[in-house]
Amino acid sequence: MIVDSAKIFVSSGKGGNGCLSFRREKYIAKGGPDGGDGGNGGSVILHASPDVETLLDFAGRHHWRAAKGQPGMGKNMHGKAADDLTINLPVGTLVFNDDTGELIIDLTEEGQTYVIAKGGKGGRGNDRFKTPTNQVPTEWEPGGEPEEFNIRLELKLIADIGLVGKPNAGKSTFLSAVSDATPKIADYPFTTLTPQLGIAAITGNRHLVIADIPGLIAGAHEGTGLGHQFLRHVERTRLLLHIIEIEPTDNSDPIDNYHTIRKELDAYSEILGEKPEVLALSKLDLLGTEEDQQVAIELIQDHLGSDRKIFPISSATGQGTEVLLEECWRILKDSRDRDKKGWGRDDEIDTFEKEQNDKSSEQQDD
Ligand SMILES: Nc1nc2c(ncn2[C@@H]2O[C@H](COP(=O)(O)OP(=O)(O)OP(=O)(O)O)[C@@H](O)[C@H]2O)c(=O)[nH]1
Ligand SMILES: [Mg+2]
Repeated sequence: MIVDSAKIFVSSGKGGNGCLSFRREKYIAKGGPDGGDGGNGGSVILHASPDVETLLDFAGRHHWRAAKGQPGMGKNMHGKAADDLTINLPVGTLVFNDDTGELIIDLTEEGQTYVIAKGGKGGRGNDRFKTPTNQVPTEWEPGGEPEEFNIRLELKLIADIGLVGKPNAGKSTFLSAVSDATPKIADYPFTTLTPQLGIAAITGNRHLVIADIPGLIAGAHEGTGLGHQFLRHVERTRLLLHIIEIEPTDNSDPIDNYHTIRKELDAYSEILGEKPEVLALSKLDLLGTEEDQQVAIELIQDHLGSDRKIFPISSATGQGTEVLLEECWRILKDSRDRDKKGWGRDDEIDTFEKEQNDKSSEQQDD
């Protein structure tokens, strides 16, 4: 299963103490009790927000504490209740008690909230202990204790991009080059046996979630090889990143390889066949000189036609990977703009565009 996870500590606020106080009035030796109640401590609330897509933000912040309630005061003044602390989580986050392993809540619905740590109740002031027989109570209550939990957050991610290509094409190597994922890599086919997911960060605080699946071979749509059962994962992505080995180690022809995979995708389902596709030529560094590289790229580019732009990359040197991710971002954004259905990165897109606009207007001012 493809998961993104984080561990955090949540703590609600302690309730404010009740107050012990008596009125002081001129000419009255001891006035009645007037100690006010303490305010409630803040609760920690989990909220399934459509604006959060991954658990990445939790890597940098472990403690989430709500504030304390203020203590009660004399003259029957109540302490102020503390604000609740809301933690925005992606829809689909599973929340576990990290000490017991027990599932606390599954945040499945957008807007769903759950009080994970309830704020301590404010303590009562001595005024509340007044009875007909006890007009000068000296009792007061301390504020309620906070609740604290170590929790583990888990999110089943849906990838933006699905990596497709023949076995050994360099899919897993690409994923490990652009994200923190550590997929198994080896120089034999079918190294990847189960899907792996990675989050690639690009400039401007933007992210792309990429799924690596086992390599595809002819007949994959009918179940040959390993890739078939994972194609339905890829069906849920928004973009295919098709990786073609520039000079296949098995001496096969890159163009034939491209068509083999295309045939399988088209045969598997209409959804997959029609998904936007970006082409990358991998292992560029294996071709000696820049000239050799250019010849190989042009050969393939000519065959596929100039309307199918291909992106040469080397996951070994990092060459071309940034440009490739930018292209993926652009296509995903275009597809969002076209179908207006939104995309998980909507917030990132808006912030990024605003920053770009601010920058260009600053430059114009100079
Ligand atoms: N020199 C060089 N070698 C690469 C590059 N990318 C991948 N390789 C090598 O190619 C071989 C296959 O890479 P993988 O990333 O495992 O290929 P894959 O497409 O995930 O293969 P499967 O999981 O079997 O489908 C490994 O030996 C990698 O080290 C690259 O950019 N440059
Ligand atoms: Mg692999």
